[in-house]
Amino acid sequence: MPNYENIIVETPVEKVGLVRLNRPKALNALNDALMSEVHEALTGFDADSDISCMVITGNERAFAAGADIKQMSGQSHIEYMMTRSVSDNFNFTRYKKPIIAAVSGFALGGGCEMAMACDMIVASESAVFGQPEINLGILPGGGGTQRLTRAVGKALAMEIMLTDRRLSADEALKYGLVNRVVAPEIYLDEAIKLAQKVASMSQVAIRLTKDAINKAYEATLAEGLEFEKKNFILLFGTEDRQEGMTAFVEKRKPHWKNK
Ligand code: DAK
Repeated sequence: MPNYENIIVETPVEKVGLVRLNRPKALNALNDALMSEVHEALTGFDADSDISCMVITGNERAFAAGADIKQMSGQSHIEYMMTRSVSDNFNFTRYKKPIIAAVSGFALGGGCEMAMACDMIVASESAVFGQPEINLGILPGGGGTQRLTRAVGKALAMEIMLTDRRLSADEALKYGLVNRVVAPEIYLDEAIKLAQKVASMSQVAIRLTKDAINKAYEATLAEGLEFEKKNFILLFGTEDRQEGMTAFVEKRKPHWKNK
């Protein structure tokens, strides 16, 4: 395992890879070094055949309070443009395996965007979601204007991004931004449990299902339905499909081979 300075990487249970953002003094502000470590860790887990699902978390006070403003404040726009790809930071669809965000405390700006780039979000009751970039004279640049709008709808997205309205965990649940809200003591365990559930399925089926759901963000309905049909037919040819159906008929648990 590489020696990271801004994250902690663990395998808390079998088949689950955990990335902890670890700049607690800066509320896990996302600087370039941290982001490249996150991508390196996720790339490693994605390629590791012993890992089936990944979890990203912060600490109880902050998932992440956004991109590192201190780092950004000293950069010119040309420097900023040349050192990163605008669409790149939170493009987590590049990872084949599902990613779950376990969010407690502040998930602001890039922190909220990072959580939204994950496939599911488990929130602690203390979680606060927001896009306060308007206070800095900028706009959300890590996917917020697009992903938040798709998640909560235009009216609320406008209010959040134009006025820095923050969402409590319960509001985030009500508006469909998160999967569940649990007590601060158990939010990470709950996310890991959810990851274990994902990891217990046929990973071939998980992969093609994740791809098909993500297609809904990119495609017309007709294109998405066509994509779903092709993935369905592909799965029909797998040993896991045969095993899943045979196990149902024989009233037993399936033994997945991921083939
Ligand atoms: N950056 C740097 N440092 C931060 C930070 C941030 N985003 N947030 C907090 N900190 C630091 C504080 O400066 C403070 O450090 P010291 O002064 O002690 O050295 C320490 O964390 C504790 O923070 P506070 O003392 O402020 O703690 P409070 O509890 O009083 O307040 C707070 C917590 C979260 C409400 C407050 O810190 C705050 O408002 N933070 C800034 C939140 C924010 O504006 N976030 C949006 C940043 S802009 C892109 C991708 C992504 C982005 C852009 C482009 N591309 C791919 C192109 C994203 C942009 C952003 O996220």
